[in-house]
Amino acid sequence: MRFVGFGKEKLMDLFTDQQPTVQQIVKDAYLLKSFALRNQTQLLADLTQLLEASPLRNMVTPGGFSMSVAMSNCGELGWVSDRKGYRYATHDPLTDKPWPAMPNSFRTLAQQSASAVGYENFHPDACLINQYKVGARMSLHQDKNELDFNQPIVSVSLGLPAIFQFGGFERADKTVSLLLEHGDVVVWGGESRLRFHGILPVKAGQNTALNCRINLTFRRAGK
Ligand code: MD6
Ligand code: FE
Repeated sequence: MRFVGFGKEKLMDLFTDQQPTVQQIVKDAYLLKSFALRNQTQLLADLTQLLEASPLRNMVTPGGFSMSVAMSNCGELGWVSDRKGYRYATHDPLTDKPWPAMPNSFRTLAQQSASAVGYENFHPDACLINQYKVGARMSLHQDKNELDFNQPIVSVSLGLPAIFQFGGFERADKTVSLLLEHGDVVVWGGESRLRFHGILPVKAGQNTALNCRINLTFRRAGK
């Protein structure tokens, strides 16, 4: 593990409860423990508000299966799936309106996380919101609907913990498992950008205000 980081004094006043740490997972992929804790109240308030405009829904895969993860989006572009395929769209197909704007609290967290591990010019235009109720999972996949694979991805975990599986460049490659807890952020890009990854079925947990897992995944999808 490699630790990158802030000075100790800065850490102490920024994060009062748990100290954030940065751990390298593999080349160009980092786990930023507890990075989203400081702004969690604002994040959750903004999330609640934008989900009123574009509610969570279970999308259908091109193969016709309903996904166990419920999704919504904010930002200029939103990731959608239906019988026609996976793609980014400017409008929410449920409401026919543009996706809600990306809240400043979201954008700031994404940019600060990216720059903490060396991605200084991350300008996300899409934030996918995933809700995992107990039992929901996401099978191994690659994120490859974006136009520019040089841009990193920033992924924020809130609520129940989950096991993130991180693989290679073929679906059958060996995976490593990583525990993602409330407030954790994963940033990956560069040589890791197209690695297969997934989430094991979320288990019931205690001691959390959220009885589900929420994941916010920030990307530069367009231009
Ligand atoms: C999740 N995340 O954590 C699903 N993709 O719920 C992803 O699929 C993902 O966390 C690309 C990069 C980071 C991720
Ligand atoms: Fe993904």
